[in-house]
Amino acid sequence: MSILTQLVAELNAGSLKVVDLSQPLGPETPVIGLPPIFGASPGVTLDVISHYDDKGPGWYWNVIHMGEHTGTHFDAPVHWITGKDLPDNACDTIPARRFIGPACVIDISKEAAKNEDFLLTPDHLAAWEKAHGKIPAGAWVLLRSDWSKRTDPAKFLNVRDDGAHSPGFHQETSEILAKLRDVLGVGVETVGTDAGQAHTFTPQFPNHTIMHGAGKFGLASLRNLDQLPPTGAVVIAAPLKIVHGSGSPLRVLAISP
Ligand code: 23J
Ligand code: MN
Repeated sequence: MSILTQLVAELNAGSLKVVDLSQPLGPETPVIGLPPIFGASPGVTLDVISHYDDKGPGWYWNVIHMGEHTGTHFDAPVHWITGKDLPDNACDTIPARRFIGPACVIDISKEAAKNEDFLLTPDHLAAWEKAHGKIPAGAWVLLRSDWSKRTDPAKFLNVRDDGAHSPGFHQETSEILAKLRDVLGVGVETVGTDAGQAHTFTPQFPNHTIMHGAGKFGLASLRNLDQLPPTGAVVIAAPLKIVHGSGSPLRVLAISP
């Protein structure tokens, strides 16, 4: 059997399953709130063009309006100033091969439950690699924080007087993943790939700065990471082919044992 025939056979038999890592995309989708000195990204609005009515008796369709970085979404290198001059850095020019890779799932759910500002350290990454093997080049590194289980948008965004509080990557960990491990990118359950307090870090938003400067990608607002094994799943995350797009909402799928 060819590998693809076997893939379909195993999907049909249920020995491989498709896990949907995406949140529903609609007016209720939580959107990042940056400090008010920065521009704001609008949430989703849907406007009906027709609904089997006089505007279109036999058909239903909508106009969608939202920021590129809304809901479960992809961050392209051109999103950040550090990645602005890299080749193939936008949604329409990234080679499609780079949307697919093995998933390495790092569970920080216990740490994030105790400390909302928890950052994945190089030591924690080393412990994960000791248990599960070295992160291979071209992997998607997914941070399982269980943050997506916060179904109340206020608790998911978790904004206080001093800004948002949510977990993320220590900047030295971002450096290791981008430069030494040569990952495709990182994925998180939180609203952005930087920790909630990252506007106070030096540099600001270090994960975006480092990942995109190295030509790597981001995936934000993922869910169902608790359904994936630490290794062994394959993730497909292909953004819309927006011309010079900095990112895009997308459907993220994992094929998992
Ligand atoms: C712009 C500035 C800061 C951040 C972000 C965007 C995102 O999280 C994003 O969606 O890329 S932290
Ligand atoms: Mn983004």
